[in-house]
Formats: sequence, C-alpha cells, structure tokens
Amino acid sequence: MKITSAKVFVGGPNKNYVTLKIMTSEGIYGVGDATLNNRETLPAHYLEEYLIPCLVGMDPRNSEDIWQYFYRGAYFRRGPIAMAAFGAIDMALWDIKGKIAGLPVYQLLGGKSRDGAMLYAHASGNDLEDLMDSIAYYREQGYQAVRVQCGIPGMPKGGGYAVADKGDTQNYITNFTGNGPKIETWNTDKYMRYMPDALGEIRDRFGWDMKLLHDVHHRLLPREAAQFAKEVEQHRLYWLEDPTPAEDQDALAFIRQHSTTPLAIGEVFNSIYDCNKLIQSNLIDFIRVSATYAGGITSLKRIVDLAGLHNVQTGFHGAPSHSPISMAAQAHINAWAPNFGIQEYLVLGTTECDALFPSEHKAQKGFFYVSDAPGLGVDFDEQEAGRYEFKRGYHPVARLEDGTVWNY
Ligand code: CS2
Ligand code: MG
Repeated sequence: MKITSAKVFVGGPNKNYVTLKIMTSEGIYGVGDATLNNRETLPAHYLEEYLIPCLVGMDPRNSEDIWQYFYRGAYFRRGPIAMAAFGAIDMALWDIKGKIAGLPVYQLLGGKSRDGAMLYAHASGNDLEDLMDSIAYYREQGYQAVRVQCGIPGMPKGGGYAVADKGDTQNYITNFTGNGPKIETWNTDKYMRYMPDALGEIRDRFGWDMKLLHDVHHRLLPREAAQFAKEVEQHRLYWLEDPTPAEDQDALAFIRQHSTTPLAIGEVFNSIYDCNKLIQSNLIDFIRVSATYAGGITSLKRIVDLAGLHNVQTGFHGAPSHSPISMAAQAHINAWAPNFGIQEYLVLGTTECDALFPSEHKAQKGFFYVSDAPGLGVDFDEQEAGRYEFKRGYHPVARLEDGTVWNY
C-alpha cells in the first residue's frame, strides 16, 4: 500500500480551515487538520512544498515512522507551523489505518473507557448579567461544566477580555481594521478587583454542582496570578486556565505554593517537551494541548500517557479554529484516555460546517459521543470546499492603558 497523492485546502465558513487529504493506492483516503489559527497559510505551504513530495510513495500504515521521519528530518524541531503540518499528516494516517482495519480510531488506541466525554461550553458576556444569561443558556442545554468570562467595569467596552472569548465564536478575520489587528485595552487592577467577586456571584446563582472554569488568557504576572488563585480558592473552580504566559514554567511553581486552585495550561504548546516539566513536577492539573498544534494523535497519545503517570488529566483545547477533523481526533483519544478530564467544545453547529465535514459524531447535553465509523469518522466534501477561499485574519493585540503591549 502506498500514498499516491495528497492535497491541501484552505477555507471554510468563517474560518480558514486547513484540510489535508491523503490518497492511497487502495482507494482509501484519510483527512487531517492543520489549521494554525490566523497563520493558516503557513502550515499549508509547509505541507505542499516540503512534506507532500516526501509522502508520495510511502506506506501510510507506518504512521510512527512517518512522524519520526518528518520530526527528526526537519533538523529544526518543534514550532507550531511544523507541528500543525505533521499533526495533519498523522491524523490522516490514523484515519487511513482505521479504515483499513474497519475500526474507529479509539479501538486502535485501546477501546472505550467511558460512554460520553464531558464537554465544557464558553459562556461570556459584556457584563456580569449578560454572562449570567449565557451560563443559564448552557445549563439549560445540559452542560455540567461552563467556562465563564465577562467584561470588566471600567475597561473599554468588551474590555479586551470578554471579547477575547466572544471573538472565538465569531470570526477573527473581523479583527483586521485596515491598518493592523484590532487593539484591545487591558487593566490588571480592575480585573483583579472585579473578577473574584464575580465568580462568587456566579457560584451563588448557579450553586456548587456546576463545574466552573475561568481563563485568564495569559494576562497576569506570577505574583498577581498567585494572589488571584488564592483568592478564588473559596469558589472551588474546576480549573483556572493560563494564569500566566507558560514560557516561564517556574511561575507555575510559585502559583502552586500559594494556592490549591486547579491549573490548566497548554493550548499554545506544541510538543511533549513543553509539557514535560509541568507534568513531572506536578505544577498543573490539566494539560490543554490539541491534536492540531501538538503534532497529531501519535504525539498527543504520548503526552496523555506522561500526564497519566502524574495524575494530570486531559482538557484538550477545542476553540472553533480546530476543524471537526481534529475535534474528531481528540474525541477518539477522549473516549480512550484513562486520565480524561474534560473537553472544550464550541458549538459551531452551522449547516455550512456540517456540509463541509459530514460526520456521525454527536454532542448531546454536554457530552460528546464518538461515532463507530471506521477511522476518524469525519469526511471532507471537496465540492463544498470550492465555495470558500482564504481570508487573512489576526488575533487582536492587547495594550495597557498607557500603550504598553501586553499578552493577548
Ligand atoms: C482560548 C482560545 O479556547 C480558549 O481557551 O484561550 O480560544 C484562544 O483565544 C484561541 O485559540 C487563540 O487562537
Ligand atoms: Mg484558553
């Protein structure tokens, strides 16, 4: 069995999904997702110009060897562009492997450890009341776990914060203003004064049964994050996400010394080496990597096993920049992983998206049920893809009130 050709498509409804399709001599094909949010054409070029020419002629069943060949063969290792490209290849090869075996990918990993995988939804609001309505909406839909973000009084409308998350469900393409990405203003003092009590009010309104998650989106300094984590301990968060930028991994040790609030990190990580110290030193509780940015199923499985050794649970990234293909890859790992925690899930639910990526996977009442179709269980409609073209988009850039660039 040989790989005969592969093609890359960039585009989609409101997102520039980067979809790889690998064809084989047996007529079986596999699909993968290389969508690097707001830098989509880069993994697409990497695939087209460097990786696909090497793939043709290879045996698609040797997914481990192919992963090592590209990872080691690049000489310059890691990085989100390369890992997204390797990740797409890897997903497509597992898709092919499953189709050859006539089995869903979760069976190849070791079978199901649970019926449904718990999801968390994103509730957000321009102010706290708006946020309360959004939480109530997801609770009515059956979600047991909700991530909560709201605008901070005194910060410019949307405050560079609630919008950081509202924007996720919308279109980052809109963040381009004509002469650069949209600028959002941030004020740490106002956030630190407001948010802990807001979390308390949410607890009072929705009770202790709801799993409450909050994302700081890398905005705090280590001492501020330690103080924040300590202050919100009484509200018993399910997790506090990205309190500080994770390049400084010692900062997590500092936060840990001051609080037992569970910490979740890793959505910008792209290899097991980014996770290694945090997991081995028990500095985090949830690992947030994704199949797209962290090199596919082969690589994610290794991270999950390392995490399992240290009682760290999974909480994979699931922003809408991940196409239904990588969400399916993660769903198969979620079905199997003994140390599964939770999965982030943003309901795209558009008919356009379903038409582009037909599948039998189901999200129901806050749980994800993986389909039993062979492979990843998600297809890609090339004719539908013809309706879309690439549109450049950016993440907003955050600045403090005096103009200093801050962490978005
Ligand atoms: C966010 C992300 O989902 C999350 O937790 O932090 O949506 C993030 O803003 C985007 O993925 C950036 O591409
Ligand atoms: Mg996040």
